[in-house]
Amino acid sequence: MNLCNSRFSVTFGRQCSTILTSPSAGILQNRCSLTTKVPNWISSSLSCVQQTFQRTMNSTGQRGSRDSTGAPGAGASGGSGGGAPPPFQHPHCDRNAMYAQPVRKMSTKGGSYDYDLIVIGGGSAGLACAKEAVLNGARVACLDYVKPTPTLGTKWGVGGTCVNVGCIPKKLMHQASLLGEAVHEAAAYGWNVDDKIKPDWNKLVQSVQNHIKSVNWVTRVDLRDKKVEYINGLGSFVDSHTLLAKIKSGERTITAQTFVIAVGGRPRYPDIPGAVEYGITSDDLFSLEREPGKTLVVGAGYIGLECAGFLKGLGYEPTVMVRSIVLRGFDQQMAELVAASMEERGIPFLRKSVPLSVEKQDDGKLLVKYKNVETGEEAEDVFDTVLWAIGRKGLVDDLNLPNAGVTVQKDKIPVDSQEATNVANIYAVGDIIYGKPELTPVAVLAGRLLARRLYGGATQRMDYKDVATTVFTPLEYACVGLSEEDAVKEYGADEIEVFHGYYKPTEFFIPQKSVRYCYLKAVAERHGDQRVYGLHYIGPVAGEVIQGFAAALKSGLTINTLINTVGIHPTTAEEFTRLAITKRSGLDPTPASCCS
Ligand code: FAD
Ligand code: NA7
Repeated sequence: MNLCNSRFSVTFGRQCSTILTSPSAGILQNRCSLTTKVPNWISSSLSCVQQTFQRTMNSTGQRGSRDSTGAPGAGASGGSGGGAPPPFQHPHCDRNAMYAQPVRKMSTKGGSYDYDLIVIGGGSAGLACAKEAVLNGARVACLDYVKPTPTLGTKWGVGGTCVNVGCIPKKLMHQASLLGEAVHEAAAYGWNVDDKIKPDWNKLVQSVQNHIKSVNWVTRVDLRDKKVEYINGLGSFVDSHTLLAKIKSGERTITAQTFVIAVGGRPRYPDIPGAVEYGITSDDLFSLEREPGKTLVVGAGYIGLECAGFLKGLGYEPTVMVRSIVLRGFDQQMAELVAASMEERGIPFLRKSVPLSVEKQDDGKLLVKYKNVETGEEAEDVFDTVLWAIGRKGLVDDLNLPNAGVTVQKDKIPVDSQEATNVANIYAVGDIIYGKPELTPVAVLAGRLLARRLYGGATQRMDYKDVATTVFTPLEYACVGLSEEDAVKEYGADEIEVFHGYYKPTEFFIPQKSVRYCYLKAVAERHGDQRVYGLHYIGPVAGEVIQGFAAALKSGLTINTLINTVGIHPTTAEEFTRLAITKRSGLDPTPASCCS
């Protein structure tokens, strides 16, 4: 597996670019003042880091880049926000709100506290915030603590969900599954391939875990290098300026002027017999020591679908149990196409069903009883693994928030447009905040912007609108902006126009892959400039396709601009530039040929 391809290898490279000066001998130069000997599991990633490092040097002429947003002027001396709003006002970028409200100025440095800032949670949001705060002159401690999972006792290192049990292992397993598919396709392209190829689950898990450990290690090094005090402890408030940290050796009480809560969430378990004893979650799956086998995936959110997708691609037998709809919150036409494409690949969907109990049989297999929520009819089946993917719970319970006076909504923390809680010196970012997208890049940017506002004199706020995202199912789905139903809700059906089309990826022809679900649409203003409200794409490399269009949409993309953009041929992204048929016209959106 090519570790260089992951997003985190780039981050890894960027981080290491500050510490690696002579990687060829497998020795890290000791600028980071941690260990100097490269552990075995990291060495496989080193050549990739060297290449990234070299590329960074070549392209920038300097070491790395502190600001991955690339915003000119962003950073220590005031951030990228500072002044007037950008000239264009897109209806879904709440820029006026972002810039117009007064920013609460905090003068937090000094005082009689141990730290200017304590960040609780060393995941995507917390780490970004802590590091940026230090760069802006604050004295910062960052706590991180992972409670073992209840079923298998799985735990992991610093870095949070994304690195350890989220985006990264998920993408790597998705990639492993795509590679298996590609090997079979290769035969059609003339490769002599042994058709008995079979994945080795334990080897895959080992490779994935090695990569994760390398990222954990680099994260620790980076925190030391950047002078963030890392405390491997569980934090709970004593009062609004005091935190009790439960650490290995006991307890430690620490104080700070300001707190940022970035504790994220963990998977939920259903309240049914056997759920905790026998079921696992995504927290266990990526390090599972045995093959998953026949797996019941309960939940049809993106995590459930993604896990079912890669398990199928790896040769196992997943079934998806759907309580109501598939991919709640996403465009439902696209969601149903994704589900249909998975069913076409042999993944059964048990619709309108909920589990009732899980029992372990004498042979070690799991008997699941479930019922249809509409008919009340009960049924049962036997599985090797039951995977709960029924949503995630914010980790507010251990924080003792009443001691600090912080308000909670459900299991999340409500914040204002500056990520401030109801308590003046306490903020929250990332998955723990109420009602915002739960995505790594959102957590990172929000954390970084918050630190710049607190310590760098910046004013820019996080824009949570029009965030692009991808569902990494076997046929991927990516989108940005409004779903068709949300556009109808917001503007009325008469005021929107939907341009759509099926398409045939060129590379699908030779291996005769199904093109039935390769579909895309642009949801736009019906009259006037025909501003684009939302873009939706199902097909290969969906995330790569939609990322650039997301920037265009945030910049006020119109249908006119879209269809007058010359495509890159033959790609699937070019299909967005070829959208000519509206749903309203009733014309057939299936393509006649690929090149006209
Ligand atoms: P976290 O990363 O969860 O970090 C919080 C940290 O705080 C954790 O380490 C936690 O253990 C620790 N903590 C909790 N309580 C305390 C306490 N009291 N004291 C000390 N430490 C504490 N996002 C994407 O953008 N793309 C994807 O493809 C994607 N795929 C995903 C796949 C899966 C299976 C999952 C589960 C998530 C995925 N996500 C994805 C979501 C992404 O992982 C999260 O949005 C992101 O990790 C949130 O970052 P965070 O910093 O808010 O929280
Ligand atoms: P989601 O996106 O919240 O989806 C959860 C799924 O599980 C969804 O299909 C739910 O159906 C279903 N669900 C919820 N509770 C149950 C019970 N008790 N029984 C059966 N099915 C249930 O969660 P994910 O795990 O995919 O992702 C978690 C978050 O991570 C998500 O918010 C992302 O933003 C990041 P419903 O539609 O509610 O009927």
